[in-house]
Amino acid sequence: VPTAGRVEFRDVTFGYPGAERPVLDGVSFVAEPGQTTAIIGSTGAGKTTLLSLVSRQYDPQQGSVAIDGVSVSDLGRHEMASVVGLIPQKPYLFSGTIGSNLRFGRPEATDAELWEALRVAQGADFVREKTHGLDERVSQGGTNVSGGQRQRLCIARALVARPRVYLFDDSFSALDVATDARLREGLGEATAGATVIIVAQRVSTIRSADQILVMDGGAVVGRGTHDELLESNETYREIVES
Ligand code: TTP
Ligand code: MG
Repeated sequence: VPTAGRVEFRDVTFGYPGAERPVLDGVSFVAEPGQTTAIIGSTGAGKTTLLSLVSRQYDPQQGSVAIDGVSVSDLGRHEMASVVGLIPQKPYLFSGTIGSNLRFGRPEATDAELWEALRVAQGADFVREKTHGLDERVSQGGTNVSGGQRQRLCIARALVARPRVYLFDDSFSALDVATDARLREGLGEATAGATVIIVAQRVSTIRSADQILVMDGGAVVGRGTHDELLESNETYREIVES
């Protein structure tokens, strides 16, 4: 399996436009290809903000964010879509069909590829039950797709695009435990070789990560495996044991 998508933050400081204080303060880490990096931290710690710098919704005021040695600020918007796949905390659909949503990052994908991505994302069953299947219409504010189904479509959309870096922002916390386990098992294969960064709450998700970053107040205050952090990191123990 070819591996690519090494993400490197070097001393990154970032504040939202107009805000007085930075939201991220001196963040440095590396997320390696073929590995899963989990990010954990209390609400407001800066997890979503960190991901938004990888997908270049914003640029840092200080420091650098690079993928495979290239600063993300040197990647064009189009290039970005094939390099980074973000599954946002609040999943969104574009107005169109289920199929057009899934093809967003790779228009030439075949129906068979869409169904395979849906199977992995645990979304094939509900799409099959729709009257028009892949041609079923959806809209941004539409109600014919539930929140959980929306999330699975966003996961499938990212898989179809085959990016080098996957960013899952709290994508599994709302799923029931059995679906969560099935989904992550299939994802392991589907994302093999890529860099996977998962913002997570569930201990089972975090435990299986190769590396865990503990965030608090915009800083990375711990890094290691589950066992290492249980041993050494008070913030981690508090989060995991709560
Ligand atoms: P987030 O990065 O959204 O924090 P989080 O993702 O760790 O929190 P949660 O677990 O609830 O998802 O926010 C960090 C800080 O940045 C917080 O004080 C809110 C602020 N913020 C903005 O000012 N503007 C924005 O658009 C966002 C996303 C956050
Ligand atoms: Mg968040």
